[in-house]
Amino acid sequence: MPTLHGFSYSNYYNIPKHALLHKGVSFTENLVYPSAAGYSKLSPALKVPSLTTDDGQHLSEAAVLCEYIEDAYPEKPLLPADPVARNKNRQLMHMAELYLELPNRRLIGYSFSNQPAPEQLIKEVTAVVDRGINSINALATFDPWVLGSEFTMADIYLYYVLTVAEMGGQMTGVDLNERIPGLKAWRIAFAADAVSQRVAADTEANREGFFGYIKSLS
Ligand SMILES: N[C@@H](CCC(=O)N[C@@H](CS)C(=O)NCC(=O)O)C(=O)O
Repeated sequence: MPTLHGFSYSNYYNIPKHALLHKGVSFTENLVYPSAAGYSKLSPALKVPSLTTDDGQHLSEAAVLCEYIEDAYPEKPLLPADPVARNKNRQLMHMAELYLELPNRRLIGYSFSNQPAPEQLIKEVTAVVDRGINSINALATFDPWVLGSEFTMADIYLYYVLTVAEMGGQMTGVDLNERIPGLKAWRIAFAADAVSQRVAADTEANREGFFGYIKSLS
């Protein structure tokens, strides 16, 4: 049985977790924070999530774990079979990470400490996020899922990216629901799914533990 390492408050952790739960794969969760002794063996970059396979291989990086999960557990596919559709799926995931997740992540420290972010930083973040919004608008159909009739990895990836993108939006004033037509209704549908609710409950249960961990770092 594979083991998923990390903590539930991490939006990145929740991406492979949602994929595993969606596919009905049995797995163990190992609650661990990146500063834990020996964690570099699981993730050389000291990032959550990481995964240990059935035969003891350690893998990391959320998008790459998604690929592994799809390859190792092809039942209930989360990527289309057609190469172009498959590529568009990965394209959306990649763009969501580069242009929505990563710029907004630069604001996390300010958000957690309730401090205003410097104006220059807000400007830089907003410029990249504009690209992200244009990218999602160019690719997504939300009909009903992000890339059409099938629920795919891109749905999972974008949904959890929105956690950080929305946190950043509160600081930059960028309203993703307003700027991305169809996003709001899609998100409501996603959140109503039993797997989403399980992941959300686990995230909430880890809130105190996570903020305790953050405090222990300072
Ligand atoms: N590129 C990594 C990023 C994951 C990431 O940033 N995880 C956060 C938790 S949400 C983390 O481990 N942060 C610890 C750190 O940056 O020291 C991935 O795709 O898995």
